[in-house]
Amino acid sequence: MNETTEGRGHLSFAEIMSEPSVWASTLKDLEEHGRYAEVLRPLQPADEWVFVGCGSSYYVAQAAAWSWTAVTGQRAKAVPASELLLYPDQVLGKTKCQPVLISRSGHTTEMLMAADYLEKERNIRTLGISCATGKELEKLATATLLLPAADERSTVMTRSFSTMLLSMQALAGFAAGRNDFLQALKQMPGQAQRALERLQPRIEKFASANEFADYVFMGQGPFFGIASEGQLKVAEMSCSYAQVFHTLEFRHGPKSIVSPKTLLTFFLAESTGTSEQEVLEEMKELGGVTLVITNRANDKVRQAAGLLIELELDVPEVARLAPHVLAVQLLGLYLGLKRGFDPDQPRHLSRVVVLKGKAV
Ligand code: F1P
Repeated sequence: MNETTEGRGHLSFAEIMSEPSVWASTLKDLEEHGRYAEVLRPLQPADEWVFVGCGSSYYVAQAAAWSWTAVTGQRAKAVPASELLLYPDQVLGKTKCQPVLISRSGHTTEMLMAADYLEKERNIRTLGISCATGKELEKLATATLLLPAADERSTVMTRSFSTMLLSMQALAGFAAGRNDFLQALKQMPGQAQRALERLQPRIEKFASANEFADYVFMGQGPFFGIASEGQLKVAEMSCSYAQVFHTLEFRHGPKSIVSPKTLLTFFLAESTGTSEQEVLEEMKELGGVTLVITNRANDKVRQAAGLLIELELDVPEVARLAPHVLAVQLLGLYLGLKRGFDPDQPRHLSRVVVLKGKAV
């Protein structure tokens, strides 16, 4: 904790701990300034929403696409910007699609190339989501939802990930006229603040006392994007080997890596019944160390969890998706500190991937 108030990792620590308050102020700001209606107005009716991103922003896209369908009933999918650039016809298909271009920096080359291609060559109106104002993405996209309060000073994305996800969930609620869902989203940050205060010292203690050879993150449905972000956070912030799987896929081969040196993080959904819980129990039997992040655990989960993080939020499952990422962001941070790295500035990484000679 001391180390994180000034030296290595102090920016990421402050940015993670600020998440619930940034969520609350962002949702309030977007609603009060009529931003949802403003960005939806110039768009055209679509058969499918296509959420596009790179890195963490691609994982935002995965969770946002799932949320979009859950809240609006419309078809949605997520793709990395590179897939759109390399296989545009397959990605866009023949039906009318609505691309949502997600980029914290609004400056990532692949994303700008995608925006330029969609708007100019395909004549498709795009919606941008960014935490940086006045950047190229804002100029290229037909409309942009801007979230400057969520931007970070550190290289890795933490609060921008969760805030961009939450904002798109709120946009879905607005588009579908789902007032119940919008109200649930607004109640969530206050409850998540209490959960964050409870889980932070527990993750710090756990990460400081243990080190593993492999880190595996598992989730299904809306939690797959969150599990993917967990894998990326631990890889980026602590230079560790980390992988992601759909929970039930883990039985189909990957489980061969399980040993006491493997940390298996499960994002357990309530809506999937006991199916994922059974994988957790099996992996515990095989000798893996388990970390469970869920809303409320039953007795079997309690027994099978090496470390159990319960969020205890009283809002529907989709509305409490974003706070599930808090524990794994802190896990990446503390593992990085323990391994002697600076999680604010990971090795080989920059805040934005700019490809030389590929300017739009
Ligand atoms: C996202 C991103 C990050 C990653 C890296 C470079 O860019 O790929 O996920 O951590 O440092 O940028 P953006 O398009 O969201 O700005």
